[in-house]
Amino acid sequence: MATTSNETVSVLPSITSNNSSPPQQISRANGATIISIPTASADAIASFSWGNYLKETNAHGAPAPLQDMWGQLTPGMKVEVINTDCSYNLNDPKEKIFWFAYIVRVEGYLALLRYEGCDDDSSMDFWCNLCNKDVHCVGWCGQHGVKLAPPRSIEHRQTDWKTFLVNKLVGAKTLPDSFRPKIQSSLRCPFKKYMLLEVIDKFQVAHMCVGKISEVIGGRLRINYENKPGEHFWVHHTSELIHPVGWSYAVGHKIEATDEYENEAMKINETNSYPAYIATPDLFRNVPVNLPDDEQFKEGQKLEAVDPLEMSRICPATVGKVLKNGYFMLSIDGSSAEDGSDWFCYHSSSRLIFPINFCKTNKIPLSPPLGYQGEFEWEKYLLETNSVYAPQELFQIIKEKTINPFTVGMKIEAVDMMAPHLVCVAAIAKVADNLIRVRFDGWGDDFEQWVDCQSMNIYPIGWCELVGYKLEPPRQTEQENTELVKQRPWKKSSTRKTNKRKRLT
Ligand code: MLZ
Repeated sequence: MATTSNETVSVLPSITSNNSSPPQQISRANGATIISIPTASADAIASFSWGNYLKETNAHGAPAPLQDMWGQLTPGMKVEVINTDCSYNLNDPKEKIFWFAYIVRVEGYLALLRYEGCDDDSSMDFWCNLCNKDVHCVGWCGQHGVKLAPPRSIEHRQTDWKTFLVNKLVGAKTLPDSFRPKIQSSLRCPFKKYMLLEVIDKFQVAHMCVGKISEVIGGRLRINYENKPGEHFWVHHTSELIHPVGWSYAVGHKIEATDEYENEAMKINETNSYPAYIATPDLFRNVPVNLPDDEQFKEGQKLEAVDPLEMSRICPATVGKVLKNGYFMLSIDGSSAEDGSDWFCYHSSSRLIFPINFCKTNKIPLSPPLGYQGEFEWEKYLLETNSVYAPQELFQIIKEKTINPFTVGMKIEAVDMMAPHLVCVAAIAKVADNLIRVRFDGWGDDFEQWVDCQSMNIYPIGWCELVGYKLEPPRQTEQENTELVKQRPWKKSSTRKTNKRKRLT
């Protein structure tokens, strides 16, 4: 929407003059500390700023998903934003004063802004989250009776600000009206605190547990384990690792639960009626359940898969037990425990399983089974193991080709899937078909993770600030990092063979 001169002029009478009181401060730092599970020092968190970091690393952020819709989010677009270089109103120190600014650059949800009147002077440029409640379309201050005043440092540059602004603002583009509602709806989450559901057991991934939602932030759920006091697990609400009450019973998955729970789950399955405290199936990720037989994976079939417990590797894997509704258990060849305790449940529509030779076709390394002698070739391996491969047509990534919008080097905020309470500063290290390889800044290769480009565990920069989640800044040095890996106090998984990060934390 272009602003008109009328709209603009109508806000001008409230332009106020500065005096010499101290400048008003707003927090532009990322990572409001909402939860208390930090691994980074408080100093590092407080001092991390995406703006400075992009400059230091000469990097760009991956575009925010809604950016296409916001065609207007281009350099030059005007906004009204809080003025951090102005006096307090002495009668009301809490009153916010605004000024006009325009976008110099957009990175994720963040924009580099320059106040009107600074001209070519970039010294006052500042980064701001476009979804911040102190950024509005031009005309907003006028409509809401909020004062506008030029920054003190440039106040002397114009004698007639009104005419200056009319010239600058007439016909200029400003934020679309629908901007904030669109963001809000993209963050909407149907789950509520205290709802009951089934969640993967982070200590034994072949099992499910009963969990209760204890917090919802930015569509991410903190789920407390009912059978493990003090233990919890964070997932996105569309995650494949959570299911409605009764799911385990319905598909034949193992669940650790009381007899009382199992009885209730069975009853719910039969009657399809859910008490209010139980999350209903319609809230969960929707997957096709009635797959015809020829679209089902079969026990013993081989494929390639991201190792769910060491996500830096893509490995040969085998379909284990086939469950109902398109689900099956998968074991990673050479790594998984023979007793099946670390087999991972996948749905046939998963985008993290691939037909054999996927890695070869995409020129990315396939990690042979641990201990495998000689060069790994599928043809040879199938003969050696007397097995068959899963046909290409079964795989979602073949059925539904998607555009991977990422390029190497783009910065993002990404969940560490091995410690999913952490959302960290990260970058795209590789792109292959539907996959991206996420590298956590300052952390070594072992921490890298292959994730789907549509994953809900990666976010544009500025997401943490937007939803109020703590952002883990880059680890300071690689050396410090190596020391940390050496000392890492992970509990050893008794059955899984030799992987480095063996369990979810
Ligand atoms: N201390 C935990 C968390 C590491 C977090 C790394 N995130 C990129 C560990 O060592 O697993």
